[in-house]
Amino acid sequence: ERLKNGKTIPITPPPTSAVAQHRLWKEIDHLVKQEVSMARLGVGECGTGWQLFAEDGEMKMYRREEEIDGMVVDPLKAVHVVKGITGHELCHYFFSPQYRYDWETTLETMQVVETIADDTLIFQQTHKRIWPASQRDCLFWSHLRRLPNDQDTEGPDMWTVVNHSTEHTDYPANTGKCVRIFLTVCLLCQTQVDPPKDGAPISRDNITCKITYCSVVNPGGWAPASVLRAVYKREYPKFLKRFTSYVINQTKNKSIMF
Ligand code: 18C
Repeated sequence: ERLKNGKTIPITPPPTSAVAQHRLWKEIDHLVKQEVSMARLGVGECGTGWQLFAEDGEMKMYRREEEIDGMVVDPLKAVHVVKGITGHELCHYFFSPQYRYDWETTLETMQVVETIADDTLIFQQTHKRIWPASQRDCLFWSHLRRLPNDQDTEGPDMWTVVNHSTEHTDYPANTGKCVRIFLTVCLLCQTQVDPPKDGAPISRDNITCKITYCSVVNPGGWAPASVLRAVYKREYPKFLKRFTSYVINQTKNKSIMF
């Protein structure tokens, strides 16, 4: 905890909060910290072998070719810079179940199977099938967090959402028609404000958001490597472009949520 504008800001939820009592809390807190510190590193700083595979304006996507038992598990790291929206807004739309069908184009079904806290949910999703592979599903916890700014850094706090595969007795893996995929995803957003010189109020024209999106998806079972890499190449840029334009559209006539 630290003081900012005379107020105490909790860095992690107080021990009495619902999430801190939960069986998954230690894992969630540990993984969120780990994923955020990895996401903060540039591609040059987090190991070798990153290749740029997609670029569109400010958006750059890198992947590292990796296989486990012949299955493609290429880690992905994407960076993007978007005007007119904040990190809090991006994370709000990425985390909240009510918007997911609007922007997640690979989704077939989605349900919240457990509410751990307002900022921590467990989701079960099925995704569209790609012929000739089996259909995929996933079960993961999702955690939304404000990351208080370092005292010596100007600008608003950072925000993150981390999604990570988990288990749930009511939703066992690989029992129906779907093969369970395993994922770790981190969306990290940093808002920059360039205030108007004349002292006018801050508008959406004065804000920019720097986005980092990192993802590792294990397909969970056989899928042809060439098809899988082709799906990555097509779907990740499509997702990041669609999701960011969705948030721009949703927020354009709303007050700014810092
Ligand atoms: O992070 C994203 N979304 C979050 C909220 O949904 C969350 C979920 C991530 C699940 C990602 C895996 C989706 C698998 C989809 C299967 C393929 C469907 C393609 C349909 C085409 C019509 O974190 C945004 C996620 C953006 C997803 C990009 C695609 C990733 C591809 C991964 C392939 C995984 C195995 C597919 C197996 C079959 C391939 C032959």
